[in-house]
Amino acid sequence: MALTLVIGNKNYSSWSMRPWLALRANGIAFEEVFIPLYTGDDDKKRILNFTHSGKVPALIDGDITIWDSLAIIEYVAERFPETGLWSEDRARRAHARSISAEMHSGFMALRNECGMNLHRPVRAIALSADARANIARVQQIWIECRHRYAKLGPFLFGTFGAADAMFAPVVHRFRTYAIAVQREAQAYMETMMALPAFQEWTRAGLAETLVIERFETV
Ligand SMILES: N[C@@H](CCC(=O)N[C@@H](CS)C(=O)NCC(=O)O)C(=O)O
Repeated sequence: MALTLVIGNKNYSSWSMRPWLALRANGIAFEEVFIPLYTGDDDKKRILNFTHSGKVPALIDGDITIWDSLAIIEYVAERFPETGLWSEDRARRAHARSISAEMHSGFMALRNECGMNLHRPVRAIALSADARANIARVQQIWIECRHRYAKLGPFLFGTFGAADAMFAPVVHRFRTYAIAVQREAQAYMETMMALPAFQEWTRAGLAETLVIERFETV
């Protein structure tokens, strides 16, 4: 039975981007259902028909529904172990899970002040101390991974994995808000931006014309 991934606007929906990348970067076939976000009751009802969370992303696999980006990535990793979304090495896996959970539950200031918006002209804005601390922490995470696992490949744990999918939207945020990053962080961003699945998502997001006014404030 084919998988169905329900997602929001590729221009804005960073939570949708994460599992989409985990699937696409690994060549896993899935049907994509796009539901525009924040358009009103009809589209909200369409989301609710898939998941009572009322939020995207959601993955449907036969009679199983999984909602929430990290839970979906966990499910994909379990269903398709050959993808190696989590490392086979227990220590690396624990490290990858820690930073993925940290991404999933944290970085509120960065998220609030630098919403993902691929259309946005590249331009720096004044950021709060909390957002600047988030940016420093993201770079610390990336650089520590690169120092520890550089021999295994150019992604956080060598090959593209769950943690990369979780951090991918941050690459867009750093780019569009013209955030100056350290050399190793820049190299990681370039690795991500060269990933065909990342480029495919980005092209599709840029081709969208729907505008969500509340995300166009800065
Ligand atoms: N913790 C959830 C967050 C999901 C979420 O907030 N999705 C947003 C779009 S990026 C959404 O569906 N918003 C629509 C709404 O709240 O009506 C996850 O990781 O998937």
